[in-house]
Amino acid sequence: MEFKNLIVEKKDGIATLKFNRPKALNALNSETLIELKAAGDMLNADKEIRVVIVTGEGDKAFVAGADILEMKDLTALEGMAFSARGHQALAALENMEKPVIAAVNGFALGGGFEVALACDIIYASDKAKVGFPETTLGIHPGFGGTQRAAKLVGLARAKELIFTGKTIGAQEAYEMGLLNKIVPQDQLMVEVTALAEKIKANGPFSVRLAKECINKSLSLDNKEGLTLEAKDFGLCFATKDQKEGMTAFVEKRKATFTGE
Ligand code: DAK
Repeated sequence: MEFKNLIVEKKDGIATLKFNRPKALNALNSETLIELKAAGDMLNADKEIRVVIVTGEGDKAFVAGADILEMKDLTALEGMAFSARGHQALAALENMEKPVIAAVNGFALGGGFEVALACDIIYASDKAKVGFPETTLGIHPGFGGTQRAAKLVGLARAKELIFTGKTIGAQEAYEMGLLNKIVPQDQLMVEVTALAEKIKANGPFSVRLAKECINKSLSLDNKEGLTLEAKDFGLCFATKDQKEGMTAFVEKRKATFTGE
């Protein structure tokens, strides 16, 4: 599949999906959102791919937000269509049946930070800057930021970030709990790839079900969540990978998982 605003590369079971509008700091226009949904669906269906890395082209920006030039003159109906495209694109990442790691290589602002928050794990460069400048533009986060940030850092900190629209550095974001790890800029892809390799070595089906259980923990009550966990745990025993993983342990060797 050919993309105009994304670069998708696949190597040894790991896909890298790169936003590629560096002149606009990789801002998300409608075309990019449509491509993001298509790329997410494509990688989800690709059985060879076990982990997906999302990053931005260039060393300045991951994604500097939704495209302000395109949004500026939207009508309400066009705004709704824009919103739907954004929700579909981010859902394709959040609900992907394999882990998605954000490698935040620079500015991740507004909709751009919301893309990162829709990923499972966020590693950021020490040069990264994140925030929600939407209120400085007369809107508020609309791709899930109000929900996801509050769940990560608590209501008061999310409100301070969103009400002020301030941009913060990687260290502050890390201390707040918005990022998993800060990495020197030139080591970002090395570290993220090492993380992807570590995850890739584990049972793909068990990782997929763990992601489902963890994501659903946000919307299910504890009893429902534990019921889902018990069901998914049981399902693991229907896989060759569970037999291989436990046999390998008993035989004192490294397991080789096939995803079956
Ligand atoms: N959109 C379009 N173009 C952008 C952009 C953006 N978000 N951010 C940067 N650019 C463009 C600039 O216009 C400039 O283009 P040229 O002038 O060269 O043609 C080029 O990228 C380089 O940017 P700067 O010259 O500004 O670079 P600086 O280093 O001086 O500044 C910056 C970097 C990141 C601080 C600055 O560019 C900046 O403040 N950018 C805007 C950041 C921002 O406000 N982001 C949030 C956008 S609002 C919705 C759901 C979600 C959303 C909306 C609706 N619905 C549910 C409907 C999300 C909204 C947002 O994300």
